[in-house]
Amino acid sequence: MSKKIFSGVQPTGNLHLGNYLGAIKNFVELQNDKANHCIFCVVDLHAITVKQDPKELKNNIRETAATFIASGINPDNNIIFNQSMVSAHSEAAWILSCVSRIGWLNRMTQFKEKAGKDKEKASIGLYSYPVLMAADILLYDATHVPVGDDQKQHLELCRDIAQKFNNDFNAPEFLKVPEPLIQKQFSRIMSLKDGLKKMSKSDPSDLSRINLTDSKDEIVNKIKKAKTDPLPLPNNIDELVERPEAENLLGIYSSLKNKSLQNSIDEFSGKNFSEFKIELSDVLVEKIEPISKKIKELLNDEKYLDTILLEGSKKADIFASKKIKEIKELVGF
Ligand code: AQP
Repeated sequence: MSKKIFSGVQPTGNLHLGNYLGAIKNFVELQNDKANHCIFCVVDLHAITVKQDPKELKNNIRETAATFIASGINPDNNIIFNQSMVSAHSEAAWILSCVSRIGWLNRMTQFKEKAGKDKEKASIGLYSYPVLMAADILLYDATHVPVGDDQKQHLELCRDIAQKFNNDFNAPEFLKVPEPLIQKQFSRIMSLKDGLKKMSKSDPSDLSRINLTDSKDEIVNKIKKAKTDPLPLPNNIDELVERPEAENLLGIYSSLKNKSLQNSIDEFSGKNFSEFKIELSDVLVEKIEPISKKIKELLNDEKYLDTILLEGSKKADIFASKKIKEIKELVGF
């Protein structure tokens, strides 16, 4: 069955292995099915929900586009664009924010995590971020949205917003209710320094993540320094309870090798972490080094990247302008 795929990545720098294994790897598999129509968005409007340096943001937008391409997304067959170039995203976000309920947004755990203790000082954009995300998806009648596990709650909210809009304006099935595509396994990659914390771009420690621009030496060094526990590798999955770092590293290995966790456990059971880490570094270098080299190569050609984004925006705008026009008509504008 043909799927209409939409997903986005924030251009906030330090794109990492979690973004790759949780989302981008899945994007590449979906685009390989010729029946699918894929739209991959550099969500720059989302990025400014926290303070950004304008110059860095510009570079990060290009770097995110370069990462898509370097990871295997073909810009000729799929739409790659940045959100701020298509004004319908902002317009739809406002209209949908008038449909969304404060109670729904108050339940979003990501806002609580990102705003931290001082919620009063967080931007309004950070709070209403999931409504903009709903607008992104609903403008394109996306049927499926590939995301990491951390975005599950936002996807559920998007479904609620679509249904409420359709009810409020007596337009059954006008906004398509999308299905999340979250990998069953390894959909949340954890920090290399703390197996209970998500691997994240904003972690102040660079040693907590493998960046997609890391060199071979950096990857090897980060895996060498990754936190482990004193026991040898387990014999079965049950032994991973209360061993989050072992579970995360075995998960990363399994995801990269397209193996089940049990298969990886069988391969390394009883061995020391030092032995396992050598194998893990090897598969990581094999996968990430070519992506890293390609990103750097693409970043030398800003004109090429800007053209991809501009052409992608023009194509996205054709869908989005039509949909926002219909939304406005329903609302009574
Ligand atoms: N650790 C992760 N494991 C699996 N998937 C992840 N994703 C992010 N981190 C992990 C998925 O990557 C896609 C793009 O994410 P994003 O850049 O739009 O935003 P994010 O989830 O806020 O990413 P970070 O790294 O956690 O950024 P900061 O540090 O700024 O908060 C999404 O599909 C996401 O699920």
